[in-house]
Amino acid sequence: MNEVAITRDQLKTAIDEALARVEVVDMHTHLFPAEFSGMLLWGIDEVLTYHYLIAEYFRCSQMDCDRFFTLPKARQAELVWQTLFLERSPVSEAQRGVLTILQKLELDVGARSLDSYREYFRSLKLEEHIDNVFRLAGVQEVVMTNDPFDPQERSFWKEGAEVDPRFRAALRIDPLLVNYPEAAKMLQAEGYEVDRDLGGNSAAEVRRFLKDWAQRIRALYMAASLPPNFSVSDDSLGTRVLKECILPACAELNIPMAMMIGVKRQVNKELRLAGDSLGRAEIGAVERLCAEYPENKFLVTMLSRENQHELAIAARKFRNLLVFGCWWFLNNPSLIEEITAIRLETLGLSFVPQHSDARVLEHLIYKWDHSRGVIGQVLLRKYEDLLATGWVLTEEEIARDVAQLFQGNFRDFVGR
Ligand code: RAT
Ligand code: ZN
Repeated sequence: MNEVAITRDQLKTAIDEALARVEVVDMHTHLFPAEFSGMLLWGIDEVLTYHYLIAEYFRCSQMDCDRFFTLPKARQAELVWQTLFLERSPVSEAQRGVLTILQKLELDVGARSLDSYREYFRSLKLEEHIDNVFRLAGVQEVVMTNDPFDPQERSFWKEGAEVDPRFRAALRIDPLLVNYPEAAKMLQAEGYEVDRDLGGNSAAEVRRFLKDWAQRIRALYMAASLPPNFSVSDDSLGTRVLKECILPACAELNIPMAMMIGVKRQVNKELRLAGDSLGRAEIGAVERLCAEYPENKFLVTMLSRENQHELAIAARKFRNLLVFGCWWFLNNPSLIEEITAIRLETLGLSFVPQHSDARVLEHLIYKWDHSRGVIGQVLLRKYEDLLATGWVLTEEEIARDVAQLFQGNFRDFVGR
């Protein structure tokens, strides 16, 4: 590598190269290793029936929702393809993502041939395909979303399944926070002595459950997604579970709690997984937790655009807070650009710019391709401003900074 100072003209190439070379640690996905057979979604029909696309499909079709969901997946995929790709141009971010996937897999995008794409996927061996997707996406590791309340997933872990080391675990515990009485039933069935009011020995037993699972799956963090009205100043069961169980367990294990705040679940139930929306949340809850629990570490992302500036400012106040990702409805180029600029201007390089939220293996390809492109443009402007002052930069320094953003900040924060 060239240790000489780079010029303004060489800047773009240096940034593009650093971004192309960096192997991302993708800190939040919904992917699973091949060993969890049936749980890893992959292939063109899964790509086309991504819930982001399902929501867009229903805007353009009169199809009855319930009827759609009774159709076989292949038929659903055909309807989405016909409606969103053949009858109109696929300009939305999720639609364009499908084309990027096809392009990077070297399929003929212009042919518009679902049959030939299916043929290609049928010819693949899953293990080799996973390697290929990680390589094309420039991803080194992904963090899964591991649900101890899901019977199918639970049995894989209990049988002690071997897990591909590129797939790291995160303990996802939404039910404990959003519906403790229901969660308590499952804990009881698993032999934990909890009651539905969190009385008696319940808090200690919930902590035991959390520690057992975090250790069993070697969780890098615990996580939950939370509603816009998430608050910690009440004495609801959710708040008590957070303060009396989750935060002490995280502190003892020295792992962060990830809070994904702002999801309004099932605004339109007919759309099922595609039926969630968002709302602006109260940053005070994040500030209070960071201040009152200095022994705890918090990974936070928020879903509303309106929360982004105050979240970045909160992170300036608390070093136990690491802001991450442009989550879900924010994972659009225009918003990634705006949010990344806000973060660079307020936090320097001390945040995690993106996670993929991939639900289907091939999502890694398009989400990281698109995000690298946008984040690269924002970085270019920032480095140009530095050079304009007379500051000197080397390729190594740019590669160092990019590695910090895409791997180091997360790894350091979780303590690896
Ligand atoms: O982005 C998504 O696919 C959402 O459905 C959710 O998974 C969200 O990211 C979450 O983890 O709750
Ligand atoms: Zn997610």
